[in-house]
Amino acid sequence: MTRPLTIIGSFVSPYVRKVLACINLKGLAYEVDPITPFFGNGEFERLSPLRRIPVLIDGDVSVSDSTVICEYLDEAYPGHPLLPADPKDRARARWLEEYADTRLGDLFIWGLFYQKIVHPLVWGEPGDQARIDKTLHEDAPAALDYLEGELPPDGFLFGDIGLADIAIASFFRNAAYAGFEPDAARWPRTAGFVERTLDHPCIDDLLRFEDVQRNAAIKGRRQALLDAGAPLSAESWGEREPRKGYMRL
Ligand SMILES: N[C@@H](CCC(=O)N[C@@H](CS)C(=O)NCC(=O)O)C(=O)O
Repeated sequence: MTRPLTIIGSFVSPYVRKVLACINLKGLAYEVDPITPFFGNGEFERLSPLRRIPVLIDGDVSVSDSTVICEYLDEAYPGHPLLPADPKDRARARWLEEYADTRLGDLFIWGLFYQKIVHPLVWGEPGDQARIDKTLHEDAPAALDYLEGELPPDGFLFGDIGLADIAIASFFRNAAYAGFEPDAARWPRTAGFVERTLDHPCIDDLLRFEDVQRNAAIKGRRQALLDAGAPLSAESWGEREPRKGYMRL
């Protein structure tokens, strides 16, 4: 029997969600070690030198960075294609994924989700209110204006759902966790696209594990995830206390 793919990383990370949704689209078996990145041990640091999640372990191969992982999955496994076939469409899909990872990541993760949820939880201190305000009132509206011109009024970006759709929508789920949703009157395409994509079973099926991960106390989290049917790995690359050694912010 072939071993399932292993993903190291929290169900609540937009980058981990992107990879898991792509694995679901491909119909592959996986197991997860749901660590928060700041809690990674020395072996985690060897696998992920930037100490970021997700990490994929596939037999004797380990890969970090969600984009690299998804492209590896698309090349190594048949089934639902993650990128469109036409080179011009592929380039545009890659750009929109990059825009999501970089710009939406800066805004929704580092500007909102991290400040409002992760920072207080992990470090026990409030986040940066000035950064939250600037994100909400200046930077996020500008990003949504851009997306409104790029996203389709119905369906997905390149026919069937793929990596670019998933990447964009994934960040909006974390934005919603931090209390921000696109106003459908001002950005109707974006609001509709995000709702449609998050409703697709490849992402929607992950929601129950995210709910557990968000709501269970750290101590009881592993058991709560197992009780909810989450496919967890027996091995873990985390430790009990967060490490401040490497931090982007
Ligand atoms: N480019 C990376 C970004 C991954 C990333 O930033 N993950 C966050 C969690 S959502 C993380 O591990 N942060 C820890 C840190 O930056 O120290 C990817 O696509 O996988």
